[in-house]
Amino acid sequence: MNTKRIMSGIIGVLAGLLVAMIVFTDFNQTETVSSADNKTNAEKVYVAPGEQDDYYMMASGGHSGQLFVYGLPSMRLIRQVPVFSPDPATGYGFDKKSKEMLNGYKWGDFHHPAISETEGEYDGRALFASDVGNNRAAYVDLETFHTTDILEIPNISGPHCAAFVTPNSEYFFLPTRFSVPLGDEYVGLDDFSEEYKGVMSAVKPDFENNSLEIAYQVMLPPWSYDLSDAGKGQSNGWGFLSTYNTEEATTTLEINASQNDRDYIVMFNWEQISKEVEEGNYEEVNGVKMFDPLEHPGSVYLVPAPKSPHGVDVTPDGDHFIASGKLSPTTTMFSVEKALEAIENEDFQGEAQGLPILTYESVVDKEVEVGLGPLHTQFDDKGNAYTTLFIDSQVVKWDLESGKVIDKEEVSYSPGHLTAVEGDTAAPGGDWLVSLNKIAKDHYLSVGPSHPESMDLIDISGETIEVVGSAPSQPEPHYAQIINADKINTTEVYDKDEDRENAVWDQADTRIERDGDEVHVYGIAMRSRFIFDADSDRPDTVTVKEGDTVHFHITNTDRDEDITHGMGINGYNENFEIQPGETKTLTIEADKSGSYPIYCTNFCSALHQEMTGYLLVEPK
Ligand SMILES: [Cu+2]
Repeated sequence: MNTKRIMSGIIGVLAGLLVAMIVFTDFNQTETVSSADNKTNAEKVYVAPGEQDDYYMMASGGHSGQLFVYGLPSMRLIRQVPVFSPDPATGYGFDKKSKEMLNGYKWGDFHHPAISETEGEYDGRALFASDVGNNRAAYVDLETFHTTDILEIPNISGPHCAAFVTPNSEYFFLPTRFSVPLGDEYVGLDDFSEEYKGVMSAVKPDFENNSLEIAYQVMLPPWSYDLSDAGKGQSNGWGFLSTYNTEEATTTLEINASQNDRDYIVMFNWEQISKEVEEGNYEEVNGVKMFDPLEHPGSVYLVPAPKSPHGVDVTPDGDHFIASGKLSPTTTMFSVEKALEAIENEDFQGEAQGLPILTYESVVDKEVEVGLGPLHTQFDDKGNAYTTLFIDSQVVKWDLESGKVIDKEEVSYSPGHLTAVEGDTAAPGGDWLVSLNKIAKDHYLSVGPSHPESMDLIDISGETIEVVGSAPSQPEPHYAQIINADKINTTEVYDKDEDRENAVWDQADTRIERDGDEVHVYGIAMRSRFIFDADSDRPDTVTVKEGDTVHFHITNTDRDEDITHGMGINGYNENFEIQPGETKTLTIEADKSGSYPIYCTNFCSALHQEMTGYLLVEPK
């Protein structure tokens, strides 16, 4: 064999290998580019027009009093649901039912949304909320995304660390930020430590009637209670509250409430308290059953926690609870098993306000150095925890087992809460986390001296974590929960209920009835007309006298998806919407004479502009 032939043979083999390598490499590249792992950040969050998000994020609207509903991963704002405050766009607080529910309140401070649970997992039936501004709780029906009940709660002041729900939605609890004297009595601040109380309410949801009732209240020391959580698994039956101002300062809390090296986590046994209340172990205060743990010991204990904790979060398996001291560089993991043992053995290091304090060393599992200003912790499905660091403006990922920090990610800026997919449940997801930031600064186009708040979407599916999207939020994302979209089953149209009070389904039944100076209009809104009295020459006109009270009972007989009508009365400062198949009543005082156009305010058809009528008010 000559050298040339050998060389050409080698070259031939090498060329063949090269071709094979190119083909192989090329094939591999195609595979890699199309795999989910290598999606660009834009691709990860892109949801094409007409396609739908995988998750709903139910976000607190803070002092707007509203619930904001976002889609994830697109971070598109889908709906604002009015809960604690009037909403002129939908007429919430204008029509009879919602006006009665709001009962004159002009605003609310919507804090923590809590989706109802079955066996420790979100079930998509209802969402509960607390109002720190005016001491109320709300039931939002997740079939219609309507607020169906609002409960005014006596004896409490600022249910800030609420709502948190028990694993089978037996109750949700509303502990309070402020302490007040019991029974609305006047007591000066010199008697704060003796006479002021931090009262926690247990509220029972009624899923048949979409309503709420107060089951009982628990009298707690005059401290400030912050974020809280319910136990699950071996801690089922227990609740955990974080506290600050255990110094019982009554002025300049910024300084005076940060003196103690440790505050407490309150552990309360709600199963036992519920039983005791059933057995009559309570006193009635303002018509509510008030349970006093000092009179009936054995159900409330204190666990020393790092300075001024904000969050206390129970791990998905229910075996640990994690307290984050906002003035401490560590977050502390406690063992439920050890806590229950310490209770059993009366392993106490002292008492505060008469309540036993479990020995810290007996209950602590580990202190984790996460960074500065830890506030709130969420979980994934792989044994990791995620904690917001307010001062560092970061979210930190750490391993629950070892306490080792795995990654940190900058967010913009100063995160308070964070929320992971089904992150409060026994079975969290593991793909997305949203950091709910208190300050947006330069994050979006400027709108003047005040900016919106911001929410950063973080991909947590890999080993490291990365911000991949963002959306502004109007005040203020206190907390949010993310639920799988397939758990929400909405109603598209209301049933044609022939027995519904004041409903009119047949045009022939529309009519205007007078009873003294009360006028009842039984009308229909349909594409594209109002029919107030079908027998009249002008069926879309209502004529009344100055001084009359006019009740518009309007049924939307268009039972088609998304055909909502509105009814605005021009110059009368009134508007309300009627959703498909719904009946609503609007009552107005006809106290000024004149001609007032009525028009549909919710676009409904090509002839929507023609959907008008008149309210004629004849002078006295
Ligand atoms: Cu219309």
